[in-house]
Amino acid sequence: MMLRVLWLFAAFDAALLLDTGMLFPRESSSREVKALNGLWAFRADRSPNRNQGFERAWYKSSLAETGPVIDMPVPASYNDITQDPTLRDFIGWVWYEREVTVPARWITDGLRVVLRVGSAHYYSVVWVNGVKVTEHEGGHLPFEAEIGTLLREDPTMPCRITIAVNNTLTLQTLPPGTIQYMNDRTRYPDGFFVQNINFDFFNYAGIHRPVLLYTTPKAYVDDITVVTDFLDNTGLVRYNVSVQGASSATVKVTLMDKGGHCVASSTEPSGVLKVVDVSLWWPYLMHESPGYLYSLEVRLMAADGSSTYEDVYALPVGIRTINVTSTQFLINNKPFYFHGVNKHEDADIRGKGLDWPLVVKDFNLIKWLGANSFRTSHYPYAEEILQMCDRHGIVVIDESPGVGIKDIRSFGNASLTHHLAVMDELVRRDKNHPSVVMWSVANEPAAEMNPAEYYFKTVITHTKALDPTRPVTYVTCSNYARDKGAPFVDVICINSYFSWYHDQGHLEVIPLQLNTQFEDWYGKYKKPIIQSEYGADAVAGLHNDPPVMFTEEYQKEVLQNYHSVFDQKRKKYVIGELIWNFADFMTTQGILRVVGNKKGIFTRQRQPKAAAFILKERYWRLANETGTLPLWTKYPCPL
Ligand code: BDP
Repeated sequence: MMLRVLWLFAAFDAALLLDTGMLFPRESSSREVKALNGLWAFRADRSPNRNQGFERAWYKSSLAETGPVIDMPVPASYNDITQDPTLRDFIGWVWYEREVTVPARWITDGLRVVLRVGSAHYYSVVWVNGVKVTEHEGGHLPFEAEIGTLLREDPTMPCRITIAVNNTLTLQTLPPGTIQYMNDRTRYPDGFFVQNINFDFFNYAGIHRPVLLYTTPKAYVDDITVVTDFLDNTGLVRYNVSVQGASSATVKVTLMDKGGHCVASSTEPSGVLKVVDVSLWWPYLMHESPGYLYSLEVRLMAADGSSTYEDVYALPVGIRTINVTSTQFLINNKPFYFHGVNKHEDADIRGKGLDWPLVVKDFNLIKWLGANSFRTSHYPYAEEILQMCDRHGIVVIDESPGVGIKDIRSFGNASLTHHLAVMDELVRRDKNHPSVVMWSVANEPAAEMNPAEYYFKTVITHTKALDPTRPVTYVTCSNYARDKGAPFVDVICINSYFSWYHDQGHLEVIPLQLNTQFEDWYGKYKKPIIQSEYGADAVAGLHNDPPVMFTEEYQKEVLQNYHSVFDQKRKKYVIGELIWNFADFMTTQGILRVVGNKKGIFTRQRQPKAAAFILKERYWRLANETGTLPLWTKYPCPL
């Protein structure tokens, strides 16, 4: 009963068919952007059924009028902001509110005003001046609503934005979870319940990414899709522009190089632009000037009666190709070896909130390490991060939030439908990023269960139909006999933790077991393999020689034992290695975790452990062997 109330809005109609685009809001001569980051009023609904906010319509007046509020920064998770453990571990609806002054020039007939939430975990309902404008299921992707029409109804009203966010996970959410009620009154107080999850990171919640208001003219560029190729020295940019708000419009597209010079143009809404003497987009450490971006300026002109509209949107475009053979991953027809990391969006205090100092620090560490890639384990990361990847040439495996699918009931129709909708939203958001080279639909599901086969066949086929230009994978753990998804993927991604979760302390078994793993998988599927996770926990500053588990020495030796096998197999069919994990990160409390997962090669505060130096030496050596170092670097010490 409580669950029904907690999850009251799960049955809301979700827009499954995506008939609009989700271009990242950018300023232009026709568009303005206003960030609503900063302090919002906040209240957790602590009523027994967590539903008082809806029953008493907290959205109808200012939040401070219906009860006490506290300051809450946006973007940030709310969990670690106060000293209150019940807020850290809160499950249910929390309410955010902010009043905004909208410039008078925005409230005119010819403009759209769009409210966009970069992401809020997990289910959100949004009101403006007490009127519901949208709702969204899913914690890692953007959603938006046009609110100009509403604001024009009474231009004297302030613009009060209320967002209710619920972090409850159910068997049908992505990631899934269950709510468990403890009914033994001799052990638990009345109403006691817990959220169970099957994934290894803290279920941070709140408004995690920027909230923006932006304008477009009434007739506007709604979406752009770009697919690139090249032939000898000529780049090919296949593009498609979709327009909303006008029955007829003219479009002019101009492709500009880095210096702002036009290299190709067209007046068709779709077509192919040819770029002579193309500068290709190359990964970091594969070329002297990685991350080359053109700019595709789309200019739309439309007329409606006596009004005319002009909209301008500029999309960064990297021209590159991706191909997969049975033994290689090719970028621009050259073999690419992933030497990179798995990350999390995770940090002290802000939790999963987008934080520029952290983002830039992480990119500096990635480059210092000589890493050329990362996987967005285990959910889509902020668009701002992918934009950095485009610019710096960091290659991305873009993962959906399909992590911890372990309960057979999470393979049912409702879950599958939602998983397909999430893939729609993910591909719609990220399709134009040159850095994104592969989609990962899930991490370590219970693949041994029978429905897994149909489930993954459907999700993978659907994703390939959405984007035929990129390979698709799903990440499995090492026992291939149980695998039900691998037959459908383009690249096999395997996680294994030899001499950690089994054979504890026996570092000497790693080479044999890893060799067996690779031979088994390649023998069975004849597809290229990425070691998508491997590693060991190390509590920074803990030492022992000979190595014992949890010391920096042990973590180092686990890595070195893996590396000896990678070096044999990368000449054959192993196309990458991604360490678990870039940095220590927070998890739920449990006997296997010491204030979080300590498999980072950096601490949560981004200080290196001994393993970071091992990896740095290795990655720069790999880069030196397989790529072309940028001119400013000098192996082995880049900085
Ligand atoms: C892997 C999971 C990852 C965990 C890791 C670990 O994919 O999310 O954090 O194990 O146990 O299996 O450290």
